[in-house]
Formats: sequence, C-alpha cells, structure tokens
Amino acid sequence: NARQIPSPKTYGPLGSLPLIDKEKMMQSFMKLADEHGPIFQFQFPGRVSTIVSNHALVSEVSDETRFDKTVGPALQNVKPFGGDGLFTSETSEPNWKKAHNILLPSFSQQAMKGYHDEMADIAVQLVQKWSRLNDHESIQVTDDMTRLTLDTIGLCGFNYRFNSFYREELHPFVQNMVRGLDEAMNQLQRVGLQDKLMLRKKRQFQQDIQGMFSLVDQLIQDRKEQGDQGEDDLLSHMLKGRDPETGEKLSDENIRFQIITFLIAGHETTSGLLSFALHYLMKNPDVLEKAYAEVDEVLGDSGVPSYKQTKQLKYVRMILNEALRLWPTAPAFGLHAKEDTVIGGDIPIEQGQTVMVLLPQLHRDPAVWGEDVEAFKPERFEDMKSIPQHAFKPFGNGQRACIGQQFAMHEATLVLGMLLQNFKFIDHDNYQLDVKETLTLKPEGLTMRVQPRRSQMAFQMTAPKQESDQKES
Ligand code: FDE
Repeated sequence: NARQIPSPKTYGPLGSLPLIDKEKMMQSFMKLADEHGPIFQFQFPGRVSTIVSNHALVSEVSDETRFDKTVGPALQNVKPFGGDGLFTSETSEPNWKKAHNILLPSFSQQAMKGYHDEMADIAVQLVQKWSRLNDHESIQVTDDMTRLTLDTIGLCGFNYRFNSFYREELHPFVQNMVRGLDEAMNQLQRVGLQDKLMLRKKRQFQQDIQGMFSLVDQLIQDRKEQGDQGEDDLLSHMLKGRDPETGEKLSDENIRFQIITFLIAGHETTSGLLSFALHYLMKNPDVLEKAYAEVDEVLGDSGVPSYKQTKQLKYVRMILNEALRLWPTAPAFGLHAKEDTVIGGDIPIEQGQTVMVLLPQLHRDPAVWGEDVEAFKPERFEDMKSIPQHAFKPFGNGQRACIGQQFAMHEATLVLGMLLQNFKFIDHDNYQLDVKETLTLKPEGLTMRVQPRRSQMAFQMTAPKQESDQKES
C-alpha cells in the first residue's frame, strides 16, 4: 500500500509559493518540514519538489545504487556560467568523470601541505587588518571572510591575487559573480511570462557572464603563454593532467568552467562557515574559553601556525563542524531515482523523480542529536565515529560530494585558529542571528569588535619554503 506524500495547501497557478518567504526559502522549508513531516511535496508554479529531511529517509536516498545527483533548477540556472564544471554537470556528462579523475589528487589531504603557506599568506593579511583597527571600529564579518576565502582560492588555485584586502569595493569578477548568482536564484521564483519580460535583467546577466569569462580566459591564456614554470596549482593540474581512464586532457572551455566553479564553490561556502563559527563563539563563552585554551596550548606565541599545528587544532575543527551542523552553508542538494524504488517502506519514487535533501533540518533530527538540537555543542563531534552515517552531510553525498572539503576545512581551521590566537572577540551590539539566503547561507549583518590578546601579534611570516627555494636556484 503506497503512502500519499503530504503537501502544503496550494493557491491556483501560484502553487504553494504564497506560503513561503521568498528571501528565505530554505528556512521556510524547515518550518514546513516541522508541520508536514520528514517528507513533503512542495508545489512551485509548474513543478513539484519532494523534500526529505530526516536521518532515516536521507540514509535511503544516499544509496548510490538507487539515487544519483541531479542538477536541479537552482544549479540549472547557474549552468550558463558553471557549464559542465564539476558542480553543475550531471554524473552522466563525460566531463564530470574526466575532471573528477584529473582533479581528485589536487584536493587530497597530502595536497593541503602544498597550499598551507599560501593560505597563511592571506590569513596574515586578515589578522593584520584587524590588528590595525581603532578601538571603536567594528568589523563587517562576512565581508572580510569573503575577501579572505576568495583570495585564498584565487592564490592556491590559480596563482592569481584578487587583493581584496586592498580594496573597499568587491573585485569586478566578484561583482559579476554575485550579481550572476543573484539573478540565477531570482529566476527560480519568477513565473513564465514574468521571467520573459525581465529584459534588462537578462542583458545584465549576459554582461556578467562575459565579465567572468574574460578574466578567466585571460588567466588561462597567460599561463599558456608563459609556459610551464613548474607551477603546482589547480590550473597547472588542469592544463597538464590526463584522465587515467581515457588518457584525455580537459578542453580550454571546460577549464574555464572549472575555474569559475572553484571560485564560486570555494569562497561563498567557506566564508559563511567562518562567519557562523565566529557568531556562535561570541554567543557561547564557555566554548570560546575552551577554544582559547586549545589555541594557546598548540600555538602559543609561535607565530603563524604550521601545517602540523593546524592539524592539531581538534577543538577548532569541532567548532567548525558544529557550525556546519546548524547552518550548513550549502543547505540542500538534489538527487534523482535511477529506477522505480520505494523509500520509508511505503513511499514509491518513480525513475527520474527528484528529491531534495534539506540539510539544516536533517542536522536537527532529534533521533540523532537529542532534544537540544539548537544548542551549540562542539562536543558532539568529539568522536566522528559516534556520528551515524548519513546523519551529517554538509559536504553532500558519495562520489558527488564536495571535492573541496579538505581544502575548506584546512583553510577555516587555520584562519579561526589565528583569529583566536590573536584576538578577543566582542559582540558589541548583541547581534541576533538573521540567516541570509543566496545560493548559500550567511549571517546577515553580523558585526564584531576585536581587541588584541597579546602585545606582539603572532603574524610575523617566514618566507614560504617553495619561494625561497626557487630564489636560490
Ligand atoms: C560540491 C559540494 C556539495 C555537493 C552539492 C550537490 O550534491 O549538488 C556540497 C553540499 C558542498 N560542496 C558543500 C561545501 C561546503 C563548503 C564549505 C564547501 N563545499 C567548500 C568548497 C570549496 C571548494 C573548492 C569546493 N567546495 C568545491 C566543490 C566542487 C567542485 C563540488 C562539486 C563536486 C562534484 O564532483 O560534483 C562541490 N564543492 Fe563544496
């Protein structure tokens, strides 16, 4: 006997849209999941979305023999500039497997050693900026985190310096990207004719895409002209790498899409993560106390953390995981059934039917996390093995999970460690969390003040190894 999937009430051609806050779609879905349960169907104008959000059901749809990633409506709208890059391609598109094979080694834990000094270079810029603020100046947290994460992926990935700490305005590439992503998300909520009439928006969208293409194409061309100088970054791996399965290389067009993909995926999500973590630290003084204790023990006055020291910041990592539990900055992903199947014992899902996994709700399943799901407790992640499989999925699922997971976590641990090492965090205006939604989540309007924790800032850099090696030769 098949069970009927619950669905909220509808309003003619608008479907259930009037029930949700258009600016906060994910948070509206969380409320609907509270009312309608761990699986419900949401009627958009012209399409229906099946939303799953508890551990039992997510475990089933995470089974890769029955389900595969789907490039859902949101990612479809990003495709004009993400193309068949890793994020926006179906598993069946030939370039997905090819690029996945070529790029996997660039994101291994081993590869992080090679990125560490460049990550530290950008983190030092952030610490220097904060250490030079006057007493009553406050920090726009998400803006500075976005400067940091964009510059980090630019430098580690492509040896390009956005130099965001030296500009008040966003880098033109980022303006194109932010507007492009914003338009892609807005298209989701427009009804047919309404969307067709947005001519000015469409022209702007095309301009933004061209803007992104031209910077990235220039980067590729420059690197090719300058020839192989022994670079060891993502771009060099993309230009030189061959798929071990087919022996083929990536095309220039695909490399363009991959670079844009890494710039999008690598900065918004990680910057949101760091911002949420800072927010929760300021609201949980005992957690903050423990974090200071760990950082003082592991880093002390030893200057910029080394790769090895960063790996030792266990509690800092637990804080980041707990922030990702409450607000996974990439809040949802889509899957489709590979064949007719049944989930939850009696809910039929037809071949090709899509489901959306709603992560912030999954991460609040009381069957896994207990009744105090809203409490910020990094201790939940003391022992990763104690967390049931598929209960915590901030980096997605299976072979389509985030290739940048190690990268993001190493970067975020290093940066949060350095901020703790150097600053007292001050929640000067008693910030109340307001989660802003774009393609990702971030704490809107979060500001803070800082005071130095030590008389001598620990940001004196020793020259990165590779560079000094090169100079000698
Ligand atoms: C991916 C990803 C995901 C899945 C999605 C779907 O399924 O649709 C997720 C959930 C994520 N990712 C998340 C995240 C978070 C954070 C913090 C991050 N992420 C970060 C990063 C960085 C970088 C560089 C990245 N990231 C990247 C990426 C990519 C490329 C991808 C795709 C993969 C494949 O192959 O598919 C992702 N990422 Fe992430």
